[in-house]
Amino acid sequence: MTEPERTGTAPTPTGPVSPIDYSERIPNNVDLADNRRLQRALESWQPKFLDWWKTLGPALPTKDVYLRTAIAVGRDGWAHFAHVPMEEYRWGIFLAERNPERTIAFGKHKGEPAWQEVPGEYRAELLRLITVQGDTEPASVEQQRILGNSAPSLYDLRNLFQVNVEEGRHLWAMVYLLQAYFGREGREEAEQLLKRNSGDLNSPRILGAFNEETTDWLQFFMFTYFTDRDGKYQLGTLKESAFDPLARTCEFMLKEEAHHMFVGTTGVQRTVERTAQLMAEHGTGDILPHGGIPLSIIQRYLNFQFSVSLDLFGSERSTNAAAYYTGGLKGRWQETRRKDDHTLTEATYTVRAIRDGHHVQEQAPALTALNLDLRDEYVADCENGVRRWNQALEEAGLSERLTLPHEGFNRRVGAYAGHHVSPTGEIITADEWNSHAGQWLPTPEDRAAVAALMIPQYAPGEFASWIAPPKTGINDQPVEFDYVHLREEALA
Ligand code: BYC
Ligand code: FE
Ligand code: FE
Repeated sequence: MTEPERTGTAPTPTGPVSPIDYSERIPNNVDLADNRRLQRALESWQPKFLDWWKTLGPALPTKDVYLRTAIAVGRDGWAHFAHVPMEEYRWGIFLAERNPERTIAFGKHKGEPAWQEVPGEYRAELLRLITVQGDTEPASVEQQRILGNSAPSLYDLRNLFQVNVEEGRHLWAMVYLLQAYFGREGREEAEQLLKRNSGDLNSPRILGAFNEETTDWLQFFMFTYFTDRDGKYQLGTLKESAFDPLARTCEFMLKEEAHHMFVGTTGVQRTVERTAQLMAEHGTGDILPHGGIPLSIIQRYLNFQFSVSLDLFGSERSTNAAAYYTGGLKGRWQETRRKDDHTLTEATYTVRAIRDGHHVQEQAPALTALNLDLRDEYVADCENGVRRWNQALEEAGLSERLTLPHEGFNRRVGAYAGHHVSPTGEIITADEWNSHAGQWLPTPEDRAAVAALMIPQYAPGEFASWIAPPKTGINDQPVEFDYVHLREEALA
């Protein structure tokens, strides 16, 4: 088994808050050295993680990558940037600062001190939530495994790998909680997180969207825009958890997540900019021959990724969600800023559904509608990006626009599952659905056309034909910086 090397690039902890101990085999700010049992459990999981990374992590052979590594958990200067060999990345365990005064903000334990241990009565539910969260992190790495082979630039390649190593770290974050707080069951779940694999027919990942293939870079950008954004919102609810170690873990993960949002927003933005430019230049939407991705294909990719991401929120009405909230395990988005009683025992929420072939609105107890409450926050956020992308079309003098499809479109989970709903919200028959699906969702021809454009560009400062360069580089480096050094095999 490979003992991870201590490289010269490991940053020295500095700054006033929570220095992270980088002399440890597993960097951490949880005093791991004082807990031998836990340390041994994590150290025996570490080689399994590294094996998994080697087999199912990024496929493109690289020497090193310009990566950010966490060195502190405070507000400023938390990250250090350097070229590091990816397999020597210092995945570690970092929790946000503990506030010893913290009290529970919602549910039936509202006002009580936050929990430092797992209460017996909520053990099963917390184990479940942490396992589901943990399952998504390595799943996304698996889904993105081969994208390096077709990167549109070294800048984008570096961003892909940054997202990958941080999703790997998010897995570590959940594995720490499992091993530190859930005993033997937790250790067992930690093993399973490496054994289920994205798209594996016998042992798939838990949630649907994490078993879909990420076929190309347009889909990667849609994934980081829509699916990582589900991550942002789910982490936002777990950050409110009464179980303090979970809350503090998620708070720090959210810091990293901001870059994943950035990769998605600007990735789609730059694709649309290039598309708009080619459309204006050639006076046609059919820009495939000119090396761009037609807007109609971008819209279909968007439709797909948005709809599968809505499924990740679970059912609009969920007694699980009510129990999580009442127990204090999972709050609402920005729980503490909400102006209500934070117990919701009397409140109602308007829930949309289909009854007798019609869209209807019904009042439901707010407690059971919390998945929808979160999803509604998420959709409002998703609209911001679409507005930005449309600005690029407007600025190019084009009248075409991108839109989010109706929430009922292409759904497998919740009130719309089992119905056929068009992107504009009409309830249609199965025949109508089948005859239009190719206009609404990516077709094999779309994917082939996009794949044909995915010619890798590995020279610093060069970009594939289908995407505009970014305005600025990473960490004040120039756009044409040598963000990634490839191995000879990668260039062959
Ligand atoms: N696929 O009461 P319901 C991220 C199950 S992404 C398959 O409606 P609930 C990331 C459900 O488990 C964020 N099964 O759902 C992004 C339940 O099963 P049981 C990940 C599904 O429990 C990019 C049953 O159906 N984090 O971090 O209220 C890159 C009834 O469900 C699905 C979390 O999700 C589905 N889509 O809510 C990297 C947070 N939906 O219990 C990372 C933790 C539902 O009857 N998870 N089911 O056997 C949760 O909070 C909840 O489990 C869910 C579902 C929101 C997922
Ligand atoms: Fe993550
Ligand atoms: Fe993420």
